[in-house]
Amino acid sequence: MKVRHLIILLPVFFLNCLTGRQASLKPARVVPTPQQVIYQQMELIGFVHFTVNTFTDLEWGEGTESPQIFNPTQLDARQWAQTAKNAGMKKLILTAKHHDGFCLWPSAYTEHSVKNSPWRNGTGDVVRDLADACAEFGLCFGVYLSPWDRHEPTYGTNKYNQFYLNQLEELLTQYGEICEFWIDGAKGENARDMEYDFDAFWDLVRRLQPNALMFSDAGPDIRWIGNEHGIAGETNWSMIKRDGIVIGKADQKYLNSGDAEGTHWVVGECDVSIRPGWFYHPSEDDKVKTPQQLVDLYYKSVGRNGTLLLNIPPDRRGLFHENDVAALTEFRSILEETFQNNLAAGAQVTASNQLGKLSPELIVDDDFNSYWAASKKTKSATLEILLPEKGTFDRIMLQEPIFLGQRISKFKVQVNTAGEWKDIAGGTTIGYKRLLKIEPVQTDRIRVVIAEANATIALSEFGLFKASERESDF
Ligand code: FUL
Repeated sequence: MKVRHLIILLPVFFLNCLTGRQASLKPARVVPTPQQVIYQQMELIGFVHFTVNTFTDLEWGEGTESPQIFNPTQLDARQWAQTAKNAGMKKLILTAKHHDGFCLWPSAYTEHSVKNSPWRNGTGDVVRDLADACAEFGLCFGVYLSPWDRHEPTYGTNKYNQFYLNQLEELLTQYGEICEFWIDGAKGENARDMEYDFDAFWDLVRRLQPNALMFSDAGPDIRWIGNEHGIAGETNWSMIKRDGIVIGKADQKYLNSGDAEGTHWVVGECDVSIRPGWFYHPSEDDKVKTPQQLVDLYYKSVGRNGTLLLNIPPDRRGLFHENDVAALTEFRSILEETFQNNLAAGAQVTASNQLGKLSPELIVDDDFNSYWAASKKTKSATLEILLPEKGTFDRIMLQEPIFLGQRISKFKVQVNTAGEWKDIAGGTTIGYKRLLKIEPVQTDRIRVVIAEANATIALSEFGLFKASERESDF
């Protein structure tokens, strides 16, 4: 190195030391897009299954239903959006077309739609109503356009892919911002053979709505969690090896846990219905999940690094049923009570080591964007948290700064009671959020031991909470 170079580089080096910039946390091998980070912070999404099935009492329509049967008497998409908002949801996804092929918007490419129904004399458009209501209530809006179409005559021929693309283009261009495009691989046993041109579907969405995230078994952006019970694996990586997964034939266990070695960031979305069926059936009015069951699902989805996509099917009036609304209201109220008071807020935190200025107090500053990181050389690290005073808690929350990747693969939490450290909880992955339920414990000293990680260890937030009494009704 020439002296001339040293004269230039030395001041830069000292300046970096002063600002701590030399010790920043490098992104992991696979990281999310900014849209995927925002998506995961949404946590709760509502799903709206509504079509001719609502009026025929079926789950999978035949495709032969007359549009004449679609006639909600009081359809009010604002009531759906208002309910979702009150429940803490950030987005609503509508079945614009389910497997029966009936379109909830007046598509120019088929007669099998609302335009031939008696509802509002054929002038109604459910997609429009919900897109507008979402905009009014500050919710994102997404669409489910079923590839399997039991009505469309071209289904089973190559022409169908173009038909599907035409319909998709209508949805992507006529209703403002679409932030999630949702499709599945469901197909009945007797369905005609049909190879969907998924690549063309993805390309169209990327081109017309570049910020939209796309859901299927294999992403590209959001993956099915592998079951319809709303439950993520206790180990749940946001990465998978996306290539090679066949939509409709994916390995459900693999989707449930993700893959530490995965090549792409494809967040797991946990779909489940508030009732046994996806569509409304009067016989299920007394089978709505209880608020406690819904809270439990929150722990098993959002609390395991996923998002919860909760279906609420409008009834024949075109309204969310009173029983569903009541369950959602109480669900929200319980979550708010449980998580309103973080006992660890403002605690004194020390760490076995730290990277540059990324100090341990940053895990109790209520700011997801700031984080503590351990020094690059360590494969494990310990944080010790001293609460301002002794407190009783039975819920633990950990969060990783996922915008720089997901790293931790083994951790445990210990408490000090009567001078001894005792393990009270532990697990494998953390990701965006990990929630743990434990028996109530009273202490002011807690340790987080991170035993394994596949890149430099970092934590964004840590929380201790006392669950609402109403949670325990479950
Ligand atoms: C499945 C469909 O077959 C169900 O009817 C429902 O829409 C569910 C969310 O996805 O694949």
